[in-house]
Amino acid sequence: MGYKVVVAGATGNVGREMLNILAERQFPVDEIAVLASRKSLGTEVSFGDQTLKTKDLEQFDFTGWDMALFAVGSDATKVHAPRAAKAGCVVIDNSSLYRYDPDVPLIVPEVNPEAVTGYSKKNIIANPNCSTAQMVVALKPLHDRAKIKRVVVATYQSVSGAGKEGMDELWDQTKGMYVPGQEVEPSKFQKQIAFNVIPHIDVFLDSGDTKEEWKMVAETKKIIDSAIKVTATCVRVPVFVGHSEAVNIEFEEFLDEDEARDILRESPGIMVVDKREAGGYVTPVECVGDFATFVSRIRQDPTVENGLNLWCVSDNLRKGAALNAVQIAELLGQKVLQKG
Ligand code: 11C
Repeated sequence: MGYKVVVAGATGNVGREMLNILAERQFPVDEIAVLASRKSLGTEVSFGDQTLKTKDLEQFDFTGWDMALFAVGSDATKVHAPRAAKAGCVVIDNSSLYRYDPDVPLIVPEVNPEAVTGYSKKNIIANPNCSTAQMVVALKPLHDRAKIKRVVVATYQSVSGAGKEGMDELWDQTKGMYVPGQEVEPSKFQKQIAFNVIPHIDVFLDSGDTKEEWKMVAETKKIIDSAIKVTATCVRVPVFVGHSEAVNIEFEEFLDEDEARDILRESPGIMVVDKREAGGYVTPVECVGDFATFVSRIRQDPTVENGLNLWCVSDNLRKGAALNAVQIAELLGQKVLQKG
């Protein structure tokens, strides 16, 4: 016996990946419903070897459905996630709407699976921001060994984090550079993204940080340990899929780089690729379609006490969004609903 599963936002980048991953991981699905907003209604999506027609999110009755994976914008989430939750369907939400709500667990299954039992307060579980998810997978096992005091991270985030429009803008703008008269002005991004980098993701806050940077701070604290200090600079780069992060970590205790490498090699969800030679590290194009968070360039930082540097890369549509949501669904199934 399996689950009755809903995917809301099934035509978007993340929704399609959710369907792929549910099929790839053979999640025990008895029945599946794929929902979309009115403008994408009737669009067909693939689920394994089936082709499914999307239904209207506005009209859908969630009664009798076990879980709903939501990958729609915050406005639609605000209306329909509580509606689903009230109907008894557990919502696993990819938006930022509920992440900071103390009554909603924010889960990365390799890091804080025990938090799943907190789902029942609102019948909602939140999925973190993509840049946080991959970072906490790498940080947690190191924190367990040597206690992290402070993290300084710079991100190199792919355009797929900004949805299909972001990917189209990079593609069209890049092509347009070579064709006089077909130049493409920035629209989704604030400045030219082709052959450029932009130190601005999400809105600016009064502090001078962007909301993307703030999310990395708040979410790391909620998922791992509120005592960890984090400061982030989030940058958009002309890469289609795969977020990269240069992470500097200060520990309470000394942690040798070789031991850190061994710990990470043994940790769930992580693949260490760390040879000190040309090409002995991972780049985003090599991570596309993969489940793992890849860690490279692990080395001591001699400029601070107990410092370590590393490079961390993952498929932002998978570990950063759809895969993590499906892993939460698996966790919910195994630990709580226990039907599969
Ligand atoms: C980006 N990280 O790369 C964002 C996308 O809070 O779930 C995901 C935003 C979020 O633009």
